[in-house]
This record gives sequence, structure tokens and C-alpha cells, in this order.
Amino acid sequence: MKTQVGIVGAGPAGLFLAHLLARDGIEAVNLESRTRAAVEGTVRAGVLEHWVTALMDELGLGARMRSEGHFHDGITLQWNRERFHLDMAGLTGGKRVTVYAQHEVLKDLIAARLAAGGRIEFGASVTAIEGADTDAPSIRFRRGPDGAEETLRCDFIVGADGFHGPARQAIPASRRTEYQKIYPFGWLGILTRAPLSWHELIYANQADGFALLSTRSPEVQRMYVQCDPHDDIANWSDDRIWTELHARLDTDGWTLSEGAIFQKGIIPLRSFVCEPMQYGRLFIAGDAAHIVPPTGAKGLNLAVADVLVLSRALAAHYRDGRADLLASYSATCLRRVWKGERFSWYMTTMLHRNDEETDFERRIHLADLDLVRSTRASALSLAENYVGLPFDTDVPSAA
Ligand code: RFL
Ligand code: PHB
Repeated sequence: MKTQVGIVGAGPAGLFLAHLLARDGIEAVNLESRTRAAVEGTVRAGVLEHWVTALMDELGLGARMRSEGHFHDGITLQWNRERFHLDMAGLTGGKRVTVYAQHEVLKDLIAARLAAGGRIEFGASVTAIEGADTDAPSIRFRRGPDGAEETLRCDFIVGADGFHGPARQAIPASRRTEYQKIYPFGWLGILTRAPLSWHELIYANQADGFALLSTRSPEVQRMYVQCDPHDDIANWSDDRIWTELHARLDTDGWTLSEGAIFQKGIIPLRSFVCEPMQYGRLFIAGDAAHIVPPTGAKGLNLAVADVLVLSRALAAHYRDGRADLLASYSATCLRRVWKGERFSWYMTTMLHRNDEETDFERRIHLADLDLVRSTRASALSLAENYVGLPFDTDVPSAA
């Protein structure tokens, strides 16, 4: 098998890249270890930055997102049982975020790609990446545990295979530096069949810890509560989850609407960056290269940003024989990545209860929150980062 760009993974990074390359007439194949049903059924992110929704429209992928997504002009920050509305659209000249679940985005991307004759090989597990530092790299993969090993030869390989995938490991350890921070808390996330409780997302910092109220549809709500990352979900009965959510989100005269919980799970929180994001003809993108704690809602958006930069660089290579944009891929992405890391760390440390923190540090985080409420500069900074930093100013154009 042969293609121009071999993509490991069919998550947000891999699928957006396949669409962007197709627009430029570049051939690609996605190799995805999971089934289509598993990819389309995994509940993860929910918030799209304003330019990601514009990109979906541009690629002809926005129809369902436009009709089923929720467009939010702001977020609510809550502490000491007091709420503060951050008017992000007002502060940023009209920029909004879209709440539209990651797996719905993936359904739209997969359907459109297959309808256009694109190749996504589901159930194809990549076992090795070979010759990344040569002009003829290749990917080895197997369809199922008993399948024979097959080879995909390509001009370029993109590792869009998430944090646990093999692509990052194909960069020799001596050629990469990894930066990591593990937080001493996790998130317990639920989906509940309940009515909408509030018109926008609430990020709450209470004495007992953090909670987040988000949504999926008028009938289904997404909520998170800070927990021990090593806790067993079996320790969390539905009653206990509701008690904690009420304790952290309710205010005088307002209470959260409950419903049947039909999905729950615990995730750890981590920050991680691998530098550089390239080795020869292998490029890594999205969670394969960097992880953020979800408090800033940045993970999926950073993944799409990486592959937008990469698609422009690959287009410049195939169209004009230019190598400069491929050579600067990693540096260009990392400028945005580190800002996403900073913002996600800031939101996480400001909003969570951390028993390893000193009282002094806790007071500093409360002062941070108060700054957002009382100064335009802090409010604007949070808003600009949340809706998505300007894109074209820090990305050299391929034109
Ligand atoms: P993914 O989505 O992990 O996709 C990688 C794909 O690669 C496949 N794969 C392989 N395929 C073939 N061979 C192998 N050997 C393979 N190994 C792995 C996997 O099966 C998978 O399909 O990475 P990608 O594309 O980089 O996308 C990253 C995003 O998924 C992630 O950053 C976000 O979900 C993070 N995130 C959020 N991001 C946002 O922008 N906004 C949010 O509101 C937001 N909320 C969240 C989140 C992540 C969460 N969790 C569960 C970690 C909320 C949560 C709770
Ligand atoms: C979600 O709706 O899943 C969500 C929203 C905001 C975040 C993280 C997750 O910061």
C-alpha cells in the first residue's frame, strides 16, 4: 500500500488533517486501531474555539454543528457561592465558543470523508514506524490481533495517535525533551438526562473543590466534579455525585436540576509537552505531542491548530517544493501550544482545591479570580484565551 501522507489515528487531529489535505489535492490514509463505533462513541471534549467552527464551515463540515451546537457568548465563574458572568463576546469583539461534543464532530468528519471516497482503515493497529529519518518512511500495521502485518509506504507520516500511541516513541529518546506536570486531583465526569440548569457553562471553585456544569443538548447535561485521580468510580454512587455537585454549584435561591446518570468516569489531570514535534519525515500532532488538563477546554482545539499548520506546510511542499514551512512546523506549533499549556495550568490551579498547596498560594488564586472580576485586562486575557487566540498572526501563511 502506498500514499502521500500516512496518518496514524482517526481522532480530531487525524481526521481534520485528512480533510485539509484533501482540499489541497493531497492523498492521505488514516490508520485507526479502534472500530468506527468506538471512535464515534467515546465521550470527551465539548468546547470548540471560534475559529474551529469557522474552519468546519469552510470545509463543508458545519451543517449539523450549526443546527445542534450551542453558541455561548460567555462563561460563569463562581466562588464563595457568588457568580460572575464573563462576557467573552463583548470583550473580544463578538467571538463565541461552540458547545458541540467531540464525538459528534468526529461523526461528521468520518461520514464526509468516506462519502468523498477518502480512506480510513478502522481496526488497523499501527505496530511500528520505520525510516522516519529517510526519504522513504513506512508504517507497519495489523488488522486485528491475528491479522498479517501490512506496510503503508508514504512520503510523510503524521502521528495523530493520542497520548498513548506509538508515534511519539518513534522519535529517538535522545532527540526529544518531554515536559510534564501531574496534578494531585482528577475529574469525575457524568452525562445525565436532565434539563438545562443554566444558560452557559459554570466553572465553580468552592471550599470542597472544583465543579463544572456543561451541556450537550436541552435534554442531556455534562457535569464534572473534582476528585482523587486514583479513586475507584465504584465509590461514587449517583447520590454521592449529586450531593457533591449540589455542594459545589448551588447558590442561595438556585439549585441544580437532577436526572438519571447514564455515563460516568474518572480522568487524571496532566500537562505534557514533547519538543520537538518532528523527526525527519515524521510529524506528531495533537495529544500525541501535548496534553492539557481540560479546565481550559483547549485539547481538541490545539490538536486542530497543529494540523492546520501542518496542512499548510505540506501544501507548500507539494505545490511549490517549499521545505521551509515543514522545517518550522514544530516551532510554529509550540508557540501556540505553550500558550495553551499556560492558560490550562492557570485555569486549573486557580479553580481547584489543592491540598498540596499552601494557604498563601490559595490566597493568590483567589486574588487571580478577583482580578478577572474587577479588571478589564484580566477579564480580556481570560476571554481571549478561552475563545481562541488569534491564529493567522502567529502562523506564517502558505500563500
Ligand atoms: P485522540 O482523540 O486521542 O485520537 C487518537 C486516535 O489514535 C488512535 N490510536 C491508534 N491508531 C492506530 N494505531 C495505534 N497504535 C494507535 N494508537 C492510538 C486512537 O484510537 C484514537 O482514535 O487524539 P487527538 O486527535 O490528538 O485529539 C485530542 C483530543 O481528543 C483531546 O485533546 C480532547 O478530548 C481534550 N479535551 C478537551 N479539549 C477541548 O478542546 N475542549 C474541551 O472541552 C475538552 N474537554 C477533553 C475534555 C478531554 C477529556 N478527557 C476524557 C481526557 C474533557 C475530557 C473529560
Ligand atoms: C465539556 O463540555 O465536556 C467540557 C466543557 C468545558 C471544559 C471541559 C469539558 O473546560
